[in-house]
Amino acid sequence: MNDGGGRKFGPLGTALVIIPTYDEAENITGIVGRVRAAVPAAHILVADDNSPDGTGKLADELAAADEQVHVLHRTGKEGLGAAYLAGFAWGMEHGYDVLIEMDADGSHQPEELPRLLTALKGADLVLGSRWVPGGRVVNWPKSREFLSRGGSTYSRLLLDVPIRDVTGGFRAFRRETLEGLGLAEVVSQGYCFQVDLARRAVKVGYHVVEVPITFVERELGDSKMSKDIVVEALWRVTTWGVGERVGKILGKRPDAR
Ligand SMILES: Nc1nc2c(ncn2[C@@H]2O[C@H](COP(=O)(O)OP(=O)(O)OP(=O)(O)O)[C@@H](O)[C@H]2O)c(=O)[nH]1
Ligand SMILES: [Mg+2]
Repeated sequence: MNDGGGRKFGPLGTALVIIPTYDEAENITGIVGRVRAAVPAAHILVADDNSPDGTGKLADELAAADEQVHVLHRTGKEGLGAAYLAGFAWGMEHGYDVLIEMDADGSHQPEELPRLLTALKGADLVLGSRWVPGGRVVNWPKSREFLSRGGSTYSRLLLDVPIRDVTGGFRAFRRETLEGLGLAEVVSQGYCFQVDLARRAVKVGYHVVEVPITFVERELGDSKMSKDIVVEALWRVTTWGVGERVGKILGKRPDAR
């Protein structure tokens, strides 16, 4: 990561915290309340994939009671990546200057949002990071830690991105940063979506900053992590990495696809 090249970064402006949900009825009310308390000026967009457990209806009730809370109802479960892309598009259409990714399950602590936003004053993209000094995970089984650290290390080495936590999903983007990432070409669905956006940001030359966070294992509701998500990540990261290497050998300019 570079030092920003002495660039000047503009003021932050209005922020939108995008929370994708699928069956988070036990978590949504608490997390929305915590975000509102931690960053009172920010707005929230719940991007719900028609959760069978009624998360969308609960979010509607929260939105009816608070004009800073909004809900994007999607027709069915299409994965985290598609929900975020729809959320980003909504946020940009509505003129927000900063777009934030955050899980609904409490793993990303809203109380750490002000630190992410402070760091964004001098960056194009801020990543909440478990694997930089000061970052940590609480109550995670060793197997999950192994998978997450292993996934980050594999991606970092294969894709040549100098980021310690490349799969994390607690992030703050400037609107201009998102506009430069080529989102129309992103097809990643599961958590390789996060790897995809990070590698694009590095390739464009954006100033990416990792801020240590304390990631807390979810206490309520079920994980959506699945074997398919791991297989998709492994497959896509390997394809990107091999493609770039072959491209370099053939002397082609790297593209972000
Ligand atoms: N809209 C939408 N949200 C999703 C989808 N899959 C997961 N999410 C949400 O994305 C966030 C992250 O999903 P998690 O199940 O917590 O995934 P994870 O953090 O890898 O797994 P755990 O550590 O076990 O919680 C949560 O807020 C989920 O509700 C999806 O297909 N659509
Ligand atoms: Mg989670």
